[in-house]
Amino acid sequence: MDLRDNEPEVITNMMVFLYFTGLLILAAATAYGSWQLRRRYLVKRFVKDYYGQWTATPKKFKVLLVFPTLIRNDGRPVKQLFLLLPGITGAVLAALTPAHWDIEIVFETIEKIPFDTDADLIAVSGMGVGLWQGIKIAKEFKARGKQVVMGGLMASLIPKYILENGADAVCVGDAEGVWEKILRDFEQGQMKGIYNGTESASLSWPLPRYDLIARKRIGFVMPVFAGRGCPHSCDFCSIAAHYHGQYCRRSTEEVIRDIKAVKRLGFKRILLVDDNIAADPAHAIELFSEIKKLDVQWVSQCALYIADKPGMLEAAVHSGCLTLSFGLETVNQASLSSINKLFVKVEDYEKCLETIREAGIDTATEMVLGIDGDDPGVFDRTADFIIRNRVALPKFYILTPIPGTPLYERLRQENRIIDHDFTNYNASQVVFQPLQMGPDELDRGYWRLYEKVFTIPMIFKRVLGSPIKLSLFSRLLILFINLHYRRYVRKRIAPGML
Ligand code: B12
Ligand code: SF4
Repeated sequence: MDLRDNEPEVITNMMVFLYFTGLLILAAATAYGSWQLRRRYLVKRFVKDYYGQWTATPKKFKVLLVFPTLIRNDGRPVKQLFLLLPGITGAVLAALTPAHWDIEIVFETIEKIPFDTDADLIAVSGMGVGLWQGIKIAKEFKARGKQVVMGGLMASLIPKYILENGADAVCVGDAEGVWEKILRDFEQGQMKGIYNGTESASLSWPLPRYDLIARKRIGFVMPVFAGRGCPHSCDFCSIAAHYHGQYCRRSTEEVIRDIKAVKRLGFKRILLVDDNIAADPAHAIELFSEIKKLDVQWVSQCALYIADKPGMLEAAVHSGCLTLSFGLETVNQASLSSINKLFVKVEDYEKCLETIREAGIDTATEMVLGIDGDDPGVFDRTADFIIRNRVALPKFYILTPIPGTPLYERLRQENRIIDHDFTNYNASQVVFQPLQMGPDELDRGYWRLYEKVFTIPMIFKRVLGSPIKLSLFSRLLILFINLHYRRYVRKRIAPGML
């Protein structure tokens, strides 16, 4: 038979396919467009109800808050069309800003940085390695004659380095109580040096300026801050180094106030920002029972021992918890002990994950490769563990000695730091000499592990094979995030930005 006999049929099929794809794209664009229009209306109402006084106050100064993006291993910045999960830091700083200051927030991941801004002051944050990009941005603004203040957890660990590298001032620790002083000093031409922020066990702040982020190209999840810090002291962890084994949290009333506000903006899915939402069990149960009344769905992160506390687990499920992320670190007990993570045992991991899933909560994990107990077999063992346990969202990091942590000091004393350029400290490059393999072996094993776990069949096995009952929307969202991570892995970008 001549193949050309089939041509009309092939052309018809293609046209039908294109027609339906076009319809789908149109439907998605219309849905997103109307969601954005509604959001605009809700933002207007939100500002009127909560920030009427701020709007009415004449502005004398303007601050531009810049949130740098991640940098790929090839040096290029990560850019996205949408930010599925916007950060809350800008909204918090904005809420703490006096009413006579105008505020603009820029997320570099989805927006261009306006280097020709009319802002009087530039405030640059930066999460982990985002700080190195932040330093570059700060230098660019300095070259244009602007004054720059920097802050954030990473900047707080190395404030002198930040000052030596271009910033006029740096905020160490939390901005509450000190941000207003920084701005006052700026107004008087005296902003300079290190400002020490608060580090109290309880946190309280005004309602974050959610309106300033809700207008952007963001997804369906809004962050609400619950607590930070952690009662443990794993030696590689910057949280432990920063908060010295202390867990600080906001009151239930404040968290609930913020969730209600976020709901008024149309968001029913929430990231409860916390390093360990299970750190204070009595408080967690109280918080969950209040959240339950609000009919929202939430995700967060916590220690695995939530599995041993059935009351807390149940309260979490009933309050709408969809997914919890666990820092498992390693499947190797010798490695776990060597980083001083002593409150869990690797042999208990599977049972705990099963209990959590049986309760109805999906799991995400964070693991570290290259710890002293790790031999070259660790990559395959880790991949098997992730796939066997149907972990919905796994993330991996190469062990990185963050300055300020005990791990950094130990590796420095042992002369095992082989790369002193902090810009490479992004947890996906090897900057130290591993104990049981070469740096190249660690690098290759790390990406091989990512590739193995993020093949299409493995994604389907982990996401669709999960026994948890999730809504179609949540399941598709997890699938989408997996495909997004897979795309990143193929480009050799460690998944991190959402
Ligand atoms: C939520 C979260 C995320 C979300 C962020 C969503 C987003 N789009 O921003 C997601 C999951 C996407 C994410 C991604 C990443 N994250 Co993250 N993340 C967090 C988490 C849990 C909370 C951050 C937060 O919102 N805190 C609440 C706000 C209010 O607090 P804050 O940012 O610290 O800000 C306060 C002060 O620091 C200060 N401040 C902050 N900035 C500034 C700036 C100025 C000028 C001033 C004056 C003050 C100031 O004032 C604020 C109010 O007090 C933290 C853990 C933690 N405890 O911080 C990790 C954490 C910050 N992340 C971390 C890392 C490593 C990353 C990634 C690099 C992971 C990766 N390998 O890809 C990426 C980086 C993304 C980026 N843009 O650069 C590390 C950073 C380690 C370090 N050495 O500092 C942390 C500490 C987690 C950890 N356990 O190690 N993260
Ligand atoms: S349990 Fe997690 S957050 Fe707490 S110190 Fe250890 S690694 Fe850091």
